[in-house]
Amino acid sequence: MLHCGSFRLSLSRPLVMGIVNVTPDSFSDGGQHATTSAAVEHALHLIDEGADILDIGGESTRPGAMPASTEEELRRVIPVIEALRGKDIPLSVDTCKPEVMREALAAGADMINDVNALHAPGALEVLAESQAAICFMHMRGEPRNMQAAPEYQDVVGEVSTFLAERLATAQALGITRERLVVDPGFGFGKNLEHNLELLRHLECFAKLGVPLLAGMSRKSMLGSITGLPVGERLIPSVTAAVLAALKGAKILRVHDVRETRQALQVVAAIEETN
Ligand code: 7PJ
Repeated sequence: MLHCGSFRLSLSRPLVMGIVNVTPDSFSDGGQHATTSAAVEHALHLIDEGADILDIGGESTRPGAMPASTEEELRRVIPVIEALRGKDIPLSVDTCKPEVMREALAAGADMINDVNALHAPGALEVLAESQAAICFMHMRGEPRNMQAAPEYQDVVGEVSTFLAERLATAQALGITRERLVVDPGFGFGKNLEHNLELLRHLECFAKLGVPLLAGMSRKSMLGSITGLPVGERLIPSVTAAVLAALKGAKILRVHDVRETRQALQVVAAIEETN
C-alpha cells in the first residue's frame, strides 16, 4: 500500500503513471491559457485511458535542458493541479524545487517526484511536513551535463546504495516508509550499457523494501537499441514497461497509458497463476 496524500494505493498490480508535460507550445500564440488547457486536456485523456496516477512536470529534465525559473515553473504547474484536483486521481508533481513542492502540495498535489532526490536545501523539510508520497530518483550530474561521460564501477550497487541512503535520510526526518518510492533513473547520467545493466538487475531495487518506479518511456536508450525516432518508440516503450513489471516495478511512468495498461493486463494474468 502506498500512502499518497489522501489516497491509499494498492500495489497488487503495477500502477501506470501517465506523463503530463506542461511545456509551452512555441507555435501557439495563446500564451499561458493555451499551455494550461492543452495540458489539462491531455491529462483528462490519460485518465480516460486508465492512468492510475498523473505526473505533472513544468521543467524539462531531458539531457542538455536548461533549468526553468521557479516563477515560470509555478505558472505552468499550479493551474494544472487546480484544474485536476477533485478528479479522484492522485497527482504527482515532477520538480526539484522546494518552493514548487510547497505550492504544489498546498494546491492539492499528492506526490512529489524529484529526479534530484530531494537534494535541494529545504526540500526534505517541505515533504516532512506533508502527507505526500515521494519518489527518490537516482541521477548522476545535472540534466545540463549528465550525459557527458558517466562512469561507474558497479552501476547497480552504486545506484542501490544511493537510494538506500535517501530512504534512511527521509525516515530519520519522520517520513514513513509507506510514503516512499525509489527509481534508478534510466537515462539520467547513464549510457546504454548502464541502462541495460540496471534493467537486467531491476529486482535488486525492488528489494529496497519500498515500491519501485521505472521510467523508460520513449527514452533514447530505446532509440539506441532500435534505431527508431522518439515518435515511433511505442512498442519498445511498452516492452520495457512489461520487462520492468516482471522484475518487480510497481509504478510505470509512461506516455502511452492505454497500450501499457493492455500489456500489463497480460502480465497480471500470468502473475496470478503463481
Ligand atoms: C523520469 C522522471 C524517470 C522519474 C523524467 C523523460 C525525462 N521521473 N522524469 N523517473 N524521467 N521518477 O521522461 O524522458 O525516469 S523526464
